[in-house]
Amino acid sequence: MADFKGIAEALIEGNAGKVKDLVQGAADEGEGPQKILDEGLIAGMEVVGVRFKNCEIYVPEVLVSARAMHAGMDILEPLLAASGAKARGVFIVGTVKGDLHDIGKNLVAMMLTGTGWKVVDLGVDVDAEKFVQTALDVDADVIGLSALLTTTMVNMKSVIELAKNKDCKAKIVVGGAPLTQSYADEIGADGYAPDAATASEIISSMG
Ligand code: B12
Repeated sequence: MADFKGIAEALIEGNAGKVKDLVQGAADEGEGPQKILDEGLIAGMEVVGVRFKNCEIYVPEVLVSARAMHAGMDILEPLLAASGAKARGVFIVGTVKGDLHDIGKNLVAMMLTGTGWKVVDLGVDVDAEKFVQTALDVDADVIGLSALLTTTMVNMKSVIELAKNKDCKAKIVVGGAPLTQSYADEIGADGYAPDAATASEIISSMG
């Protein structure tokens, strides 16, 4: 019998090798990739998200679990594509122009991948044109903007303005240590989250 609980536990422990073996085992037994994703990987990642939010674990542990998640996803992705499973939506994420911080952005991307979104990660130092053009090209549902510097968070506003000018329908969610809900409101963002778990909740409600 497929060991979904074992997959979740191995992911929480950050044991990528074990996650890979158990996911492969479940797939070989004929379990559907969506079920393995939902009951194994996502179930585990939800626990990681809650523990991170409650400060029971910290960034290094989350990154190790993220690596384990990727090890499982490497096996499931081609199976999911072949089975025609539909992503919950398309989420574009990147760190704004002039800013090279990417740890928080990567956590948000990983959490969204873990909850079934198709994630397009544009990396760091991304200008407004690239965010908006990519959103239009891939018909994104949500754009996530990250900034860690008070000098770069102002660049979020240009993305929001350009999206409006180009009639881009994607919702825009912002985050990063210097951000606040009131700043997000001031620049006209559709959402703000202080951490990756809340980001996942807010963005999932937009899909
Ligand atoms: C690591 C780090 C670096 C690393 C970055 C490595 C990397 N690959 O990211 C390096 C060494 C490169 C670096 C460089 C610099 N840094 Co720096 N850096 C940090 C540090 C210590 C940690 C940031 C971090 O990763 N935190 C952990 C993650 C998990 O948290 P997070 O990013 O906030 O993300 C969470 C939330 O904010 C949210 N979130 C994040 N993004 C998004 C996006 C969306 C859409 C949503 C919804 C949510 C969301 O969810 C995340 C997960 O829970 C901070 C200090 C700090 N405590 O924040 C300084 C800090 C951000 N850096 C700072 C500075 C000044 C710099 C430099 C200018 C230093 C210099 N003089 O060269 C350069 C700038 C380089 C550049 N152009 O970007 C200052 C910023 C001050 C300010 N107010 O502007 C800080 C605050 C340090 C300080 N106290 O002075 N830095």
